[in-house]
Amino acid sequence: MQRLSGFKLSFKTIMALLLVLALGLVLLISCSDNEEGGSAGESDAPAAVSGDAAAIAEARGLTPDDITAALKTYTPTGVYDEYIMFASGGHAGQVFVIGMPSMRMLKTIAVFTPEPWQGYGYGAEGTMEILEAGFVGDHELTWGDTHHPALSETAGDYDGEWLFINDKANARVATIDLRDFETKQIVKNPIAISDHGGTFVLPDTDWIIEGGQYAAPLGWEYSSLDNYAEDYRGMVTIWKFDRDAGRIVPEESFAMELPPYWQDLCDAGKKVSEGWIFCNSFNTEMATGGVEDGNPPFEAGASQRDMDYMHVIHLDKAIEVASAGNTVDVNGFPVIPLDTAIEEGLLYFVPEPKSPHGVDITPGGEYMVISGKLDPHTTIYSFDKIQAAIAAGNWETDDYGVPILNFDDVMEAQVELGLGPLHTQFDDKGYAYTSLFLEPAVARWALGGDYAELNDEPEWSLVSKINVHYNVGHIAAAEGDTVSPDGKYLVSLNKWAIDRFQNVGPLLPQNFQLIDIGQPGDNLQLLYDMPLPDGEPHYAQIIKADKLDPWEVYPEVGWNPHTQSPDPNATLIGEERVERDGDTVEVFMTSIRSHFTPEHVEINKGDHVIWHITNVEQTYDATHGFTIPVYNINVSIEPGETATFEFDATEDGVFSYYCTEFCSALHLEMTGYLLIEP
Ligand code: CUK
Ligand code: CUA
Repeated sequence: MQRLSGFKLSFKTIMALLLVLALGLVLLISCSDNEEGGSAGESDAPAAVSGDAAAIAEARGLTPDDITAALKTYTPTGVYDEYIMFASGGHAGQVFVIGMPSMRMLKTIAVFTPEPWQGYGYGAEGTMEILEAGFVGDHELTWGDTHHPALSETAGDYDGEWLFINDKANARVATIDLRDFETKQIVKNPIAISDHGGTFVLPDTDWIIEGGQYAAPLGWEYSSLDNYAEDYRGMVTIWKFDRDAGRIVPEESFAMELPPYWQDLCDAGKKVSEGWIFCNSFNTEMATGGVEDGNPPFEAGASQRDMDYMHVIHLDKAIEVASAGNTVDVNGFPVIPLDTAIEEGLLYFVPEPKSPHGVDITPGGEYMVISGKLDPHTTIYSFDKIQAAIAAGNWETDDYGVPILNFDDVMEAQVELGLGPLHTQFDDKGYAYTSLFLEPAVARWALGGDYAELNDEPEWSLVSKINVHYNVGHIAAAEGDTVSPDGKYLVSLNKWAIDRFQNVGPLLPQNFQLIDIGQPGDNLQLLYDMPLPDGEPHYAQIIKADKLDPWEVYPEVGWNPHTQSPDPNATLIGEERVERDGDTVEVFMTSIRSHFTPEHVEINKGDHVIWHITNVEQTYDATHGFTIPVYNINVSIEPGETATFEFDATEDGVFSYYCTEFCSALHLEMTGYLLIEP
């Protein structure tokens, strides 16, 4: 009602505005230089805009802001998005790929959770091995809790080649190849049961950070909570990434033992602070809970002190110490002991107020920004001051002997932002943005130092706020974690979505809100609400779309996506066959619109079956699916791909295999019979 009456009051203004907008649209369309998009540039829409658009706006009760928001986000058919957002999938265990500014969902990348459409975890070799590498002992894990995606970087800028993401629930890290947007590797952390401070990459992606969270005995050991201070430990794991191999190399990776504070998030230093990493922490109280035994509950016990500790870690030096073998073996993994870390000058603490969440480094690496959930300020630390304080050697130590630098020596500024500040992002205009969970809002504030020249605001000052709906966690800005953020767009990843969408029952989607941050000063505009109904994304990174260069089809027929090389079992047209060796039957099959060859496979109950299918198509989007009922086989064979699966023919009968993608007019005929004789 409010919106409608507001509309009536300013109807004339709107008509004038619409005319201006229509002209703008004409300009926009005629200047369109979209390289990839198709027909929109040739559209003859301009002539139709003004009168019709005004009538539609009136009928729909759209305000001038609504209309500009629509014009800024509407993406005509055939036009591609300017940015691609990779969002974690939370407890869906996946990664979501979303185009911006249209906020169109483009893909789910299956990571820790089997996903049938992609044939991930339903028989296809490679996918089964990847998932199995993430199992713990006999426990077949079929989900994850993904939190922080990290795009690979070259010299601190996203390079569009690789993506990493952690599983908080089970302390695992996955590697995704952006040539085909598929998961290639899962590694299980050998010393930690769960994690949180990952993944974050070093500026050249030679190392990947996975920080811990809830302290526990390292190496998945048992110890009573009575021995918390002695036996429980925090950790940070530094994974080596081999870019040529496209894999994390566990044999060249290491970890560092930390006190049993709860390390939270990490970020890698860049430019002036390259070679250092920074992690915030909470529960330096070392509360162990037990409210049922009369202890303070965790949320109170872990929030008693005014300060927790930012962990300042000299990574370059830690790498030297680890490669010199100055480590102990925990569950087969090299760990720099806490005492060694202290002696070698690898670890320092900096007090941070109060119940902090997240640490974010400015694009030039000069400042570390930390917000305390229970403090209305954000606190900015200077890397130079931290270095000076370390050099001066003027510190106290914690109970474990870790140097605690003096807060006043290293703090650069504090900015009062509002209630429940959490995560911070940066743009190209000298602004930082911090999510305010409790308000809920996103605050824009002005950085100081060299960044002050980029805008007209007083340095270290709050500039403006925009309300978001509701309970914002992370925010993500375009190229926001790089040495050269783009500004332009910011997405608020909201956890509550009440009153934004039609009621779909008590479990609501997440709400991604797209915000225009292109104009300086008090000019933040909310553009779009995107419901995300699959898990709870925590963090996202946004890359300029033209930095990605994925394949349209696999490079040659008979390609194995898991080795990214030709598959020895590739089958070309004319080579199809069924071979028997004792009780083992091997099928070499091809698929092309609209048939599988062979169409009959006759075997005996008790046979072991190895089945290869090569999709010999080289046509963009000519994917075939393949399923055998009962045996839980379901694979996706993209153009050029060779897929392999194995099973034991334990059930006799007649099984129709068929193509699961409607690939052609004769798709229903793309089928065959597997006859298993008793
Ligand atoms: S965390 Cu979820 S809102 Cu895992 Cu980065 Cu802050
Ligand atoms: Cu191939 Cu349907």
